[in-house]
Formats: sequence, structure tokens, C-alpha cells
Amino acid sequence: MLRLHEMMHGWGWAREAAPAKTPGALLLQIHPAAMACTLDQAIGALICVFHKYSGKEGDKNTLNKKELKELIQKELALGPKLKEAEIAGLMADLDRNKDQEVNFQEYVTFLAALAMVYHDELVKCKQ
Ligand SMILES: [Ca+2]
Ligand SMILES: [Ca+2]
Repeated sequence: MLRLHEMMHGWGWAREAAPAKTPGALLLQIHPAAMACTLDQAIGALICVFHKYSGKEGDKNTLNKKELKELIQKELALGPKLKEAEIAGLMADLDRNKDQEVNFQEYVTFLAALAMVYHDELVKCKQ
């Protein structure tokens, strides 16, 4: 990851101005072309959704149980179908360092797992 970061600096992706208010605006500030590419936009959206909820209470950069629950219920189609115990179990699974918060790295792990499930279902549909 560190190497990638160094490479991005080399490509002119370094952030020079003061941080923008939203991750989307920040991404645009880092590199205007990022907003024109589908994958960059998708990554920006993943970051935006995280911060939309992580900034509500306590640590602005991590999701507590309530914030994670709200994110799952409002941003995922399966969210409203999940039972209270299932969301609590999910939180326990995601919280790898057991600090009772879901940080960005733990959230990304969740998204990767979700992407694998969605991908498998899409492949099945195509067959
Ligand atoms: Ca928080
Ligand atoms: Ca954690």
C-alpha cells in the first residue's frame, strides 16, 4: 500500500490544498480525472458512504454499532431484512481488532466479502 501511495504521488495524485468537506470532493481535488472513471467513482462512493455514517457519533473515522447498523439498514438492499442479532454478529465479525468500532480497513473487508457474494450470484444468473 505504501508503494502505491508513493507511485500516486509520482503521478501527481498528491493532495496539496486543505482537505475538502466530503470524500467525493476530496477525490476530485486529488485528481480531477478520477471523477470521470467508473471505478474511481465507485471507490469514491464507498468512501462517501462510510463517512456519511462514521461522522455521526464519537470517532469521526470509525463506525460504532449504531452507525454500522444505520449504514447497513439504509445503504444495502438486504439491510432491512437482517435481524438485530444478525447485525450484532456481523459487527463482531467485522471488528477484527476488537475495539468495538469498525474502522475503514474493517469496512473494506466487509465490502470485499459482499462483492464476492454479489459476483457469485451474478455469475449464477448468467448461466
Ligand atoms: Ca463514529
Ligand atoms: Ca475495530
